[in-house]
Amino acid sequence: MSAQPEPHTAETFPPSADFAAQANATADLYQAAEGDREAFWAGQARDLLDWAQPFTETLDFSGAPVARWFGDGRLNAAYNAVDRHVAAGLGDRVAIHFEGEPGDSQALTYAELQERVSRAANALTELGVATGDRVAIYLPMIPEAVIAMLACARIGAPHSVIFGGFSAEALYSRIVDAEAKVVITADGGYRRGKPSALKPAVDDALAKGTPVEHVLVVERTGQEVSWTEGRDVRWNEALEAASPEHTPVDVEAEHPLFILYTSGTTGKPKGILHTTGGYLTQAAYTHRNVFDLKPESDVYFCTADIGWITGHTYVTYGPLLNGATQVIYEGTPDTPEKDRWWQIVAKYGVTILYTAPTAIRAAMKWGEEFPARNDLSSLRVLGSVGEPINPEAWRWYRRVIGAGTTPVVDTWWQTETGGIMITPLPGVTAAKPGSAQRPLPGVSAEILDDNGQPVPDGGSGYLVLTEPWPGMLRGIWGDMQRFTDTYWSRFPGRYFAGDGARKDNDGDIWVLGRVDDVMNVSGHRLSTAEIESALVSHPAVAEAAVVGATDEDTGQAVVAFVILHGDAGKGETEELMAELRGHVAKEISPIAKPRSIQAVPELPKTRSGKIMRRLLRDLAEGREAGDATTLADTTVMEKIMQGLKR
Ligand code: 6R9
Repeated sequence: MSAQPEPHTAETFPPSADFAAQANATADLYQAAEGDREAFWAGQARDLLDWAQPFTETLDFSGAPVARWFGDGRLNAAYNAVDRHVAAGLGDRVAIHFEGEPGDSQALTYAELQERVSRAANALTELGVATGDRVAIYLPMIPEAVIAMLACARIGAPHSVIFGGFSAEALYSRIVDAEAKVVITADGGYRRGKPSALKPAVDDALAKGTPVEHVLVVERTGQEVSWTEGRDVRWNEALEAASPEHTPVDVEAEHPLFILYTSGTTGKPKGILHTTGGYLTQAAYTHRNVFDLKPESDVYFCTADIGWITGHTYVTYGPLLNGATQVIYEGTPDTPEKDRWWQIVAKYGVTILYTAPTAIRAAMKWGEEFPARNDLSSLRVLGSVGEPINPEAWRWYRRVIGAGTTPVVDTWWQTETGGIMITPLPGVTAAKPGSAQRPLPGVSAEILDDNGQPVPDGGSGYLVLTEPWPGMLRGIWGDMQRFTDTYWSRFPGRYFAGDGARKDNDGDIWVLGRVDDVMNVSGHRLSTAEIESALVSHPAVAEAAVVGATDEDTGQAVVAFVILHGDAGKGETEELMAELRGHVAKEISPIAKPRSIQAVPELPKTRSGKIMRRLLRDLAEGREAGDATTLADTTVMEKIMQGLKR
């Protein structure tokens, strides 16, 4: 790759002396991991988890690329997330403050969670689920989602959580691929002020013929559902009938904990496989150190849905393993009003908030008055995940949500990595807006050029992980060849993450986005993220998406789609677009100047907030937009096209 232009900023935000003094992780953690990496991870696994049978082996990579971590140890995930805290006398601590979208709320202590998870584990056993059987979970963000995952883990039945917004078709293909025996769903959940049905999608998926024997149905909205006698079972009734006592099944460290499907570059979704001991070690370690968790006093709030990996590692497993008190919110941030999250922060005294750049940019667009009318002074750590955070949004997040004082941790990781890999440490790192900065202690990353050579500081290339880590995926369910081909063939022996990145002159890492989001304009490699950042730094632009469209002259040309702030550009769009093109040229380089910029009402995004550039590329290249079924809002493409015709 050719060199990237300098990032927009060199300004840093070191932690305050007070924060640094009380932080869980100090600079020593880097030193501790540097000497003997494996011994470091073994220490974390012993300190952070309870083992039914202690391990003596740390890492066996002789079957590369499949790693075995802590291979001769045995443990149970649900025991570690729940029971041991109760046994330690913490049964009365709130594990989950649930906030329903309509305003209902519920607090669940660790003791109550233990009882519910035990009952649910017994109910699953009663339905014929045995250790090793797969269970599909298709639920809204309600406590039962976490309970269902832990109930599966308690009996050693790998769960496959399918995002509640996915269609019957998506549900069907995932159920069939994992050969799930039971589906846990709900009548529906609340979204944007209305009940939104889930059960009909399950009925449609199962009508096509699947290995599913039973459907457990949680009652959330009370809406009508069709019922298949003998197959469908009411969650409440099954739990009431079940014993509140259940002995967790100890499994081998390498026993599958879950499968989570993620989209690949080809059509078929990949079932990413995670196992127990290593994944849990990474979940607990990162949650404790990256968010500086103090379980006695913190109130943690991660806005991710359990349907994606952030909800697995940083709603279900990480926080509960660490005995945290957390908030789970069912609905959308703008229901009933655009300050719902900020109300929640004030109501529960949230101290740690973990969310995505797309949500931060939406909040910026809505305006500062919404956060301003709530007391956010309890917040002490802010996190970001999911895509590169543009420096503009990072600064706004820290200034408006974090009172200009909280550390902001920009955490890079993937479904495949299981947990956070590259991030600042809040009490150590002088943070740079827009940069994920350094591999965590215990993690080894490099940026390689086309020939597999590490790039020098200031260079850019492909982001790879050079040493196995405990939370790494153990394969793609049912397709180990695809596992090897996808991640291990570009640079043999090293894991290629699929992201491009650059190293600045201090050696800090700037993730530029997927390599398929990297454009080549007249031989210059340009990152979509960087141009988007430049556009958003203009006061008229609320959000931007950039794609590379085939161009006769330059190979690819930069085509931008922008959402404008309130009344920007009214009546003088032409001038404004010219101004924006000039702005990009000034911020990055004339090479990066978009060939065209179009104002649109919305951008096509997946449910986890990632822009589906493929669809915009279709538009930019004058094609009919392709398959849009994984969009959060499937009508967005129509809205954009109508706007363009005008
Ligand atoms: C956790 C999660 C993974 C992809 C990853 C990268 C992008 C995530 C990022 C980031 C820049 C960050 N990504 N966090 N890019 N900075 N802090 O998002 O998992 O849904 O599998 O997506 O997301 O492109 O490769 P997943």
